[in-house]
Amino acid sequence: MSERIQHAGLRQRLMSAKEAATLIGPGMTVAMSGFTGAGYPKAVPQALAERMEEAQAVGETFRVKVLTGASTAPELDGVLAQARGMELRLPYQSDPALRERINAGELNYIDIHLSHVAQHTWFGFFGKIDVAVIEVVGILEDGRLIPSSSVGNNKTWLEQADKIILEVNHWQPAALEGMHDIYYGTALPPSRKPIPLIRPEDRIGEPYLRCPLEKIVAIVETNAPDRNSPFSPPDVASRQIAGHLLDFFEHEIRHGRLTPRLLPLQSGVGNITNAVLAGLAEGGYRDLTAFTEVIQDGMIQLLKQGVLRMASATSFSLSPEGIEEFKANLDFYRERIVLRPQEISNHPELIRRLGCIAMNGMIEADIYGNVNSTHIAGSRIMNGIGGSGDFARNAYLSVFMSPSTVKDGKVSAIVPMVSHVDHTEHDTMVVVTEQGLADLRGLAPKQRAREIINKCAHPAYRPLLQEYFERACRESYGRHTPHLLTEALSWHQRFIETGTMMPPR
Ligand code: 0RQ
Repeated sequence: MSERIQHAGLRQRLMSAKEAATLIGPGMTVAMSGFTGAGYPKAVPQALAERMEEAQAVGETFRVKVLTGASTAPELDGVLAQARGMELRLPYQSDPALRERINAGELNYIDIHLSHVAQHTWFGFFGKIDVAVIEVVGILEDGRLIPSSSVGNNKTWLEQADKIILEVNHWQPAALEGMHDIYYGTALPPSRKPIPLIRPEDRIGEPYLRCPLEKIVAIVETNAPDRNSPFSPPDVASRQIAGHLLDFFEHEIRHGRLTPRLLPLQSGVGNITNAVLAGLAEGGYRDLTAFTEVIQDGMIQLLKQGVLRMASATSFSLSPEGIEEFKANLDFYRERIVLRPQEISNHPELIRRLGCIAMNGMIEADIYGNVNSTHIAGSRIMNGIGGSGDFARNAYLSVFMSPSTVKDGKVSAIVPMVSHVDHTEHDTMVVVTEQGLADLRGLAPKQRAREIINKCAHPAYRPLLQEYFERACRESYGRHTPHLLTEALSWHQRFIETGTMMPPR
């Protein structure tokens, strides 16, 4: 019997994933653990997908509504998408099979700020949660749960679900115990109180998840790794973007607007942000902190080197090498990492109080600084807004980054007007491409346009943007934020029709 399940009564509820999956029926709302490929259930979703396929083979419809923390992995989003088993999914996702189904219009996808999910659930906007499927590291004698490699929305799912299925994953190191900080002080308006977190390292809660034991209907044991995608070293454009941003930090330090300790860092996942993190090490920074969502390889390296003093997040997203390093030195990292519920890691009150530096990727920005993080050509979802909106709106400094062109130069990331808006010009402070960095703080719209076009656009598209902007300045209906409405989205239309934003010569 598993030493990870110390509560004797709960051991009676051990069963196979296949049996547990029979507790989930068509039409149910199922809330699952998981955030950026960490801490998601590994066995029950696969058994559920098999049931769905069996049902569909005999002409029955078997679909469920799936709520998570953020993106998961092929064993959850992938299999359920392939089984055409989701009628609703929220929030952030990044699975190719699921993306395809969403863009085919086969299911509803609700893309909301990660900090909002818990509150929307409490207010009942997603209806009743029938079942929660939550991965944990272990169960204590008194029934409290040792959280896994992500916390996400698990506190809310355990509180709100009618029934609970736990997956106890033996692959997750037992030594994760003590790394988490679960805050039980949140309330709904008008009863909210200030959250007593003043520094990124503050512990304001408990290391365990509380769990109403009578709701646990099944416990499944697993031994399966997190998704752990391999880590590719930064490419040239990413290193150039990182270089511009690091020069900018130096400039801000010289002007007394930042100190050499910077401010708590938030960074999205991916090549560019990893390059920025690597650059911080080369730039001689020490004793920094991170108040972010995801701890990826770059942050583990910085912690090891002492560049980062500590990191607060809600989840890991590590490569196989990153996981090895983390597991080999867990005592070291437990002192320096705090994992919190996503409503706390992404809380606007805390991001504003701490004055975070938010660094996120984008799909495109327009000449005025509106940013599209989610949709290709205005209609095709990529991943979702994730936490980028929570941080961009509330950070001390909000930075958006992308190569100036993608798809071998056929698409410009700087466009006359974005085809979808996630972050408005009011939230975007800095735009960076490999061409340069536009500091938009203190600038009016036309000044912003010149800064973005001249500093960030690719030379192949810069004259086209200059020409558009100058004509708009002469002919626009209003001259405050000049636009030519019949042309503003013509670059995207040309891309849809011809495969490139570049006009024929
Ligand atoms: O497509 O995979 O087919 O090559 O988009 O782009 O350049 O690999 O960059 O991985 O940093 O992703 C905005 C999607 C950028 C990401 C986005 C295509 C491009 C490629 C990926 P391929 P890259 P990244 C913390 C914060 C929102 C959530 C967020 C994201 C693919 O950063 O999801 O910030 N952000 N969360 O070719 C057509 C364009 C394009 C384009 C990129 N203009 N037109 N295709 N692509 N720009 C994490 C969480 O919140 C959990």
